[in-house]
Amino acid sequence: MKAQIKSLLKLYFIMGSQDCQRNPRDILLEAIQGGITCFQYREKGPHSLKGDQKIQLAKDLQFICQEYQIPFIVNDDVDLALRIKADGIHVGQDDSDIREVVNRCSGLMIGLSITSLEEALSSPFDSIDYIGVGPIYQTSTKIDAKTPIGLTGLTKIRKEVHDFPIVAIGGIHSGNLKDVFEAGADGGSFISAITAHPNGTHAAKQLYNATL
Ligand code: 3NM
Repeated sequence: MKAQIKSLLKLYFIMGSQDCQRNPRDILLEAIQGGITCFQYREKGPHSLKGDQKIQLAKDLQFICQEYQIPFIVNDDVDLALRIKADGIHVGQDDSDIREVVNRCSGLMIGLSITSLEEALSSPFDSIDYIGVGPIYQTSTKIDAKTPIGLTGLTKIRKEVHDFPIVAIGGIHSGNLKDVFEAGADGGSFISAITAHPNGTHAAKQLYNATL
């Protein structure tokens, strides 16, 4: 089970409409064709969609993921995840209470964001499937991102959580992805490395090649 989760985390693409200069459906399809292994719908922050528009985009992106058997994870919206029968839910420390998420989302893959060693150590490892650790590097994509923990912070967390699945986040691109793996991550997650690239397939292929 852990090995299966780890392989899904390898190239973990995150996106919401607010991250896109063009149609998110096209970007997702390109990224899948380039080799991403997992997708998280994160419709959040300034200029994000609300209500029915948010739900419709979720369904469209989920449909694309289903066609290619890519897990579709919803960020911080348990109601949406349950309503559309997503494959997973990802929450941050400040989002919904993790125990409530666990109670409501049995059968879904559950991810929890971790920004420090202390948070890592107090994670309910028995009830969740992976932790998202970061920010590793400086990022301008998330306005309220914490201070980067760097590769050394990531390695410290890896040592403490033993072989628990970790996906790293924050400022990751093809030029530093290998370092992130070497520091202990099972996968890298990224927004701008794909959404800011004119060709999502090329972007994802560059990321994939960086893992070889
Ligand atoms: N969460 P990019 S950093 C969504 O540290 C998000 O928890 C973070 O975007 C965290 O790949 C981040 O463009 C933004 O740096 C990641």
